[in-house]
Amino acid sequence: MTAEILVIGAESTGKSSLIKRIREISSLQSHGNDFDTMNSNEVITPTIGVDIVDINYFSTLFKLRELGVAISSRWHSYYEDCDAMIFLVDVSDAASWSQSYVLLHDCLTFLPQWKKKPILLVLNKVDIADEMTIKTCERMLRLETLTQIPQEDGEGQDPLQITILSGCCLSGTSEGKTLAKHTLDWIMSSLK
Ligand SMILES: Nc1nc2c(ncn2[C@@H]2O[C@H](COP(=O)(O)OP(=O)(O)O)[C@@H](O)[C@H]2O)c(=O)[nH]1
Ligand SMILES: [Mg+2]
Repeated sequence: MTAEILVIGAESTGKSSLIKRIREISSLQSHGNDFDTMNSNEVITPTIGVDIVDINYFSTLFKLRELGVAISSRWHSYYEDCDAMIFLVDVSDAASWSQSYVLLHDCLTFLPQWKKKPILLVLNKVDIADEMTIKTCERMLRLETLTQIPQEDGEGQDPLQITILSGCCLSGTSEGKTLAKHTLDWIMSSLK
């Protein structure tokens, strides 16, 4: 089985880092490599356009397609063909929240085909945000009303399928492994 997963979000929210952690987890599962001993210090360079990473996990080939914010006006052209979407937010960076809000709400409002596709919202970088900041971020993004966003085409009133995870993508930490593992579990369960 092959599945394409979009990984999107504002700049520096941790998209490449999450993909790297997921690749490490899948490598551990497939080859028994312990990623703490792998090259986890590898420098992650900013993604300007599109980056694709293939991951094999339990006989499924995932194509994780990272779309940089520089091409956010073209994100919609990738929606139709993908199976699920992961949207990252940097909870530690208050300056980025309004951009994240606009990007996320634009996706959910103007892209009705998403009604039937699973969406994972990752609140990333909790390791460098205190509880108050995280709560403020959640309020800024209006998370409690996300699933009820009215659809532009007015078709049906089914709530959107949105799952929210929070965590961090730091290499070589149990928290980094946990978020990546939970993300992989979500991908597997959302494709069933
Ligand atoms: N403290 C912390 N830093 C992170 C985390 N995730 C990513 N970063 C850092 O944030 C910066 C941007 O990450 P990157 O994955 O390139 O973001 P992208 O632009 O969304 O792909 C890098 O310096 C990462 O090391 C996290 O969970 N916690
Ligand atoms: Mg990147």
